[in-house]
Amino acid sequence: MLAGAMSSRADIRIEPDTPENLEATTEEELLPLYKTMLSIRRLEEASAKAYSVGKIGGFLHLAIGQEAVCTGAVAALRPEDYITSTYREHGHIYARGVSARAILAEMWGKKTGVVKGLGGSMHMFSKEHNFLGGHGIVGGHVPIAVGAAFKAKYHGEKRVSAVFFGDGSATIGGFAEGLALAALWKLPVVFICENNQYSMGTPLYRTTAAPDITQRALAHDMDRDRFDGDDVIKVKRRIALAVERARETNRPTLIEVRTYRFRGHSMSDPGLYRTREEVAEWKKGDPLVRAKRRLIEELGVDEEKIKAIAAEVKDEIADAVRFADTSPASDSYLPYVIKE
Ligand SMILES: Cc1ncc(C[n+]2csc(CCOP(=O)(O)OP(=O)(O)O)c2C)c(N)n1
Ligand SMILES: [Mg+2]
Repeated sequence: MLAGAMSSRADIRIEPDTPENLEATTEEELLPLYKTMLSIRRLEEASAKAYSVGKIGGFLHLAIGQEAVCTGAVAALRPEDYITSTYREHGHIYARGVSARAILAEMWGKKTGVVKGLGGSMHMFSKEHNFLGGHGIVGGHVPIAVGAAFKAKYHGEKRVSAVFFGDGSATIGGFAEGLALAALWKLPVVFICENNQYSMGTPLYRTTAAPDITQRALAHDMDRDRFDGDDVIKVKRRIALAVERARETNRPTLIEVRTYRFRGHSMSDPGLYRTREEVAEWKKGDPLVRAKRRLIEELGVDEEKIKAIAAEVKDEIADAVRFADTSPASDSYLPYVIKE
């Protein structure tokens, strides 16, 4: 593990893509994961553009830079497993299988959105996809995921409940209570902390005296893991271990993945709390760039094949934008834009 040379407020520990750091993979495995990450990025770029011209009301939180976490983690789960997430959930629900059309139409406040245009960017749900939100209250959703795990265990369903949350949740009551109950009752939960180093503009060192989030697991005799979240294969492999442990033995795991969001907390955040150099340093570990490099340099995938995937993704998102633009407004759509 490398410590970044520059002085910074963020915990810069980008792991180099050396053979000892990389899990073996194949084109068959990595190419679809790369495509999912690319779709998520293009989807979020399209939503940023739409937000700037007032097509999206309320808040919009993008996870550009963090795509490997949701993509790798969801790939380690089965469709019947539950997923619960925060307001930064576009990638999670897309990786779970909800279409770009339904996601963008939701942001646009349209009837054809995944929750009929009533939830918007922060509150997407899909019963069909076992996706339990989209939650705006920091840490408040963690007990919901624990409840889903309790239900699964009670009925002997062998389903796992994965919950995504930010580093800001680590000091919130709901998280502490959820962790304690999952450990005590041996519930099949995989707690996934997406440590992007900041809670809005507050760096982690100002919110906790114990920046290794997984230390919280020790208090509950719980399994834990902590690793680079920008390597999609590593995310998939390591989360799969926790998922299998939960499925087979009902032991919960607390996982912390280190990642970074390249844009502001929300669309109205100018990001004055971090330096350009810091952002540039993290961009060197861009999960899409790393995956593409592996595909070409290590797995010998033809660049033309990757270009064809990029063209497919471009079409998919352009189609979703057209669909959202031309869909009818939700019944409760407010004809004005609420800005932060
Ligand atoms: C209980 C609660 N307190 C405060 C807020 C305001 N708030 C919204 S997002 C946020 C930062 C959360 O940061 P983190 O958990 O690290 O997630 P990230 O935004 O980095 O994904 C805060 C404090 C909130 N939504 N809920
Ligand atoms: Mg954060």
